[in-house]
Amino acid sequence: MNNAAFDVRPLSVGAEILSLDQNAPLSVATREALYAAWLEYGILLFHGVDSNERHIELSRVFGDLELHPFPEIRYKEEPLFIELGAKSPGNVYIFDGSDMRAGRLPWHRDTAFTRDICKGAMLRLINVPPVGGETMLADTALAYDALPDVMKQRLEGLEYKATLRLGPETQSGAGSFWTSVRRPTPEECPDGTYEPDVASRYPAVIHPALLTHPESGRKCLFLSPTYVDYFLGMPQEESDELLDALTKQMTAPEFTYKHFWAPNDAILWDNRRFIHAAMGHDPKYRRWGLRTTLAGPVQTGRFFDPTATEWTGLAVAD
Ligand SMILES: O=C(O)CCC(=O)C(=O)O
Ligand SMILES: [Fe+2]
Repeated sequence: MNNAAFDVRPLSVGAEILSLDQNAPLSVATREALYAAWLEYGILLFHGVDSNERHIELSRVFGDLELHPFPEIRYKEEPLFIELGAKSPGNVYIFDGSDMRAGRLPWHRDTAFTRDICKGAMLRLINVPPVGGETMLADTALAYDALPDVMKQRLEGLEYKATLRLGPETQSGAGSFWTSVRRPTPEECPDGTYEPDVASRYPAVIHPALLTHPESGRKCLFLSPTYVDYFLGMPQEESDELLDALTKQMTAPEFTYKHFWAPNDAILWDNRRFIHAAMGHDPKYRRWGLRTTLAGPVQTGRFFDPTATEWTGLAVAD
């Protein structure tokens, strides 16, 4: 791409950045071209990001970084990172009767339980399990474009209520891949896998179903299936049907990319445009990574209960 020091190879959706020397400084031309590629493709996959410093430097090409709302998962050495798989195996559940997996996450948009949904995130895996642990990403701008006009009109001005849910219940709603999920019994569960329930700290929020992307002007389906309670002003049954239909639309194979990780791969997603899911892995393997979060500036949300207040507890003590 012009003066830039890399090549771009499109993936099924998104693009891979090739031939970028991860030890070389990033010139202004390279930064600008990376940003332009990100806006065009919505996901950039980097390889060989072999230091935390480079991970931060690359992330900053795309905007200011912010702290993640969960203080517990911030990386002690650099709190602008969150750690995935720190408490290995963490979050272990039994899926479809007998399939025990750690780290599985259904389709979601990051920080969609807050009023100011983050701009993006860059996830880098350092320890990759020998099998499993893939990440899937779905382009909600392409999914919107492909909707029939009548559906596009139905979504105009529509809002939804969203609540953070992290336990088994959130694993079985729209956007999940399995038929049942339950917590393992203490006997089944390796040490230290019960997570504290942090969901109650975050008051429910309202967001629009559609977002006009502030930079590209493209319309995106702005849903995080995992957290949606219902569309405002719609009976629950109708709301569930609509959420189901839109989730199927967003996650249709032609709008998704599935990443099979190698160590020090880093994926940057535009969180305004993409949703993502983690397939999970056998808890006997380690899967560890770090992730940055790009700050706003999409401020589309408000508290469902106007008298609700933001949780600041541990953030202050941190
Ligand atoms: O573990 C993964 O593959 C994705 C985790 C995730 O949802 C995130 O980092 O935001
Ligand atoms: Fe995520």
